[in-house]
Amino acid sequence: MFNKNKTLGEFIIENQTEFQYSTGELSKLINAIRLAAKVVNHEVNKAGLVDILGTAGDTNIQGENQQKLDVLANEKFIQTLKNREIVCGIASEEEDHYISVNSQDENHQNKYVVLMDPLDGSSNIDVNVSVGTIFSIYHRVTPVGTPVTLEDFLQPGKNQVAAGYIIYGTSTMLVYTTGHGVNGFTLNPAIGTFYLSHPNMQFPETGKIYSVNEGNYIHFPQGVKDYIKYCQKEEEDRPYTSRYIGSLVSDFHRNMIKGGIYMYPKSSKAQKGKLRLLYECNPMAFLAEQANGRASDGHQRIMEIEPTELHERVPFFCGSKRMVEKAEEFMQS
Ligand code: P6P
Repeated sequence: MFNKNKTLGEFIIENQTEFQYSTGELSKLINAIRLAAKVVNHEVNKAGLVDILGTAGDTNIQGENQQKLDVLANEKFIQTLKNREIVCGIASEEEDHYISVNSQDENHQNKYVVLMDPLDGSSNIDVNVSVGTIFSIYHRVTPVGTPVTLEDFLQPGKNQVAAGYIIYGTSTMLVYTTGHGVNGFTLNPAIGTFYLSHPNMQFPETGKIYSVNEGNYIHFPQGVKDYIKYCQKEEEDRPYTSRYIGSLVSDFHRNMIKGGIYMYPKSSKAQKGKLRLLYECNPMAFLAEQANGRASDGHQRIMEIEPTELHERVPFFCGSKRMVEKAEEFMQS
């Protein structure tokens, strides 16, 4: 069914009809992300050689030190998306406010908004651990022909038309969905082409890996503590293995292939958890559900949450359906 050495470009053309109501713009959008991914991949892979390691001296709205590669990745994705004249607005973890893109499009005819974390896991950059880009795409909800507004960005995750990530790991992959399953493409850096290497990716129904920063254990709600002890107990299919890379995209990607659960719970230190709803949890939740997995805040589907602000955080439980359901049982008991 899937020709393994199909390129991303061929795949997009073949699946053009699946992009509901698309006049080819969504394809152009995915192509823009493909180009930016190659440029950022080039910079990430040579980071050790050129003086772009370390912090850029600024901090983003989260108060986190902006790593130079964060800033560079942010600029590359914004520039590429603007140049393609497809989007009317962009939101980024690295930008305090959303960017209204109407320079070339005088009459605001572009109908997509993109929300992204240009380089997630950036604290891993200087220690040569894989990092990733996460993106989320919506149709605008305000009238075409008018400037984009915050309302276009504060949509629940169930409205997404596409979402995905690029993982800059031992190999660079683009993994995305347009609502018709999840497909993974591996970059051949020698020729700069992405090939369909992981067609129709699916989370195994259950797994034996749990990913959480156990350094925060004493600050977790009791239900989370109880679930972690359940994972460690000598009985039935357990104890599970603990794997935590500190890079959401990498932990998610490994769990999708092997089976597992990723958790970033709320804690007494972080009342809403750490991960951002709009450009981390929603896109990963869309991918998870399209890959037969599950994503919740411990009580409700992530993609049902009505956002109230651009950089809001939510607790995040995501991965193999049975494992997330079990974790929810502990949190709701
Ligand atoms: P902690 C990276 O900063 C990130 O947003 C995710 O990629 C990662 O899973 C998490 O935060 C790591 O956070 O608090 O465990 O270091």
